[in-house]
Amino acid sequence: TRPGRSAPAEFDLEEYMSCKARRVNEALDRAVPLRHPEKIHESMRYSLLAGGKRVRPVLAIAACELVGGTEDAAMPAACAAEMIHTMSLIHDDLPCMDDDRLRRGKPTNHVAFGEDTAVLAGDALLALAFEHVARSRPPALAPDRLLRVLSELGSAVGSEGLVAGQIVDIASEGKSIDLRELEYIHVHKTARLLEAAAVCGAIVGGAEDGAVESVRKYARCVGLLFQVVDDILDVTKTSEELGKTAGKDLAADKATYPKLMGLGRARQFAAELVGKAEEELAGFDARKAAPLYHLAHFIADRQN
Ligand code: GRG
Repeated sequence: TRPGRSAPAEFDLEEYMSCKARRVNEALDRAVPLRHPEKIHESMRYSLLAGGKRVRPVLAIAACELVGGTEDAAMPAACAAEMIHTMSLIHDDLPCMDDDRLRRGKPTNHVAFGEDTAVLAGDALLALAFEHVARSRPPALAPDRLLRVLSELGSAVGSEGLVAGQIVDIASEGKSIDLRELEYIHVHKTARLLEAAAVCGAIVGGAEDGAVESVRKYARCVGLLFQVVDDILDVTKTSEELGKTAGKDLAADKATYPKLMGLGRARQFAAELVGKAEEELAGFDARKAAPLYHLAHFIADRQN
């Protein structure tokens, strides 16, 4: 991808992401100690600490730093976004949903702990996400900002957020859907939580309303990009790589961007989304915008 005006080329995203992911992992480890009753905490920790790219927490931290805030200020909201993401994966894998047996290279939560415990682990992680943000409020954070964070996370999860995306996705199974419906599903299932993570980071970082909205638009583009690229990779993966995705149902009848608009136009759409995401960063200090700029390109260029 071409170097943009908003970021210095020498920025090392891999180093930034692995450093932030390590700090997030430490914070998540502390947030869910292995206490009584052990079985539920073991099950929560099993999925929460199972790896994962930590894209949502890194987005929260990078958005906070973009507007002049610190990593520490963003960490509770960053962890909450990952707790919500993890719980959505646990529930998505259940037999009543996608019925998957592998996640993040390990047996899914219900395979390891049983369906009853997996449902409860998801519920507990969802509740903890909100409790964690509310409890770990830094003294400098104004109460109205905390309320905005809680509201943002709630709307990202609920019946107009992830749950909306999932129910529409379920309803569309076996039916042919158009681009508008495909976009609705992806915006709600994937982009909405990425957007909330970034917006929460900006809010706790002290951003003005205009800056919060720029971050929101940036993250919305990146969230949709995430899914468009996923769809493109489904098509372009070699057959050898496809062999490694045993357990993942690459169903022939699943609607994807390349299927609905063709591979060339899907690639063009991805490039447009990167461009729009970059535009939203143009008003910020280039050095502070570097992580978000490179994160958008990382998502666009990823190969798996
Ligand atoms: C949220 C209350 C509530 C219920 C869950 C099951 C469900 C409703 C929603 C499904 C959400 C879902 C599974 C969306 C897919 C999101 C997605 C793109 C997952 C992959 O994210 P990565 O690549 O995964 O960031 P890692 O493992 O790296 O974290």
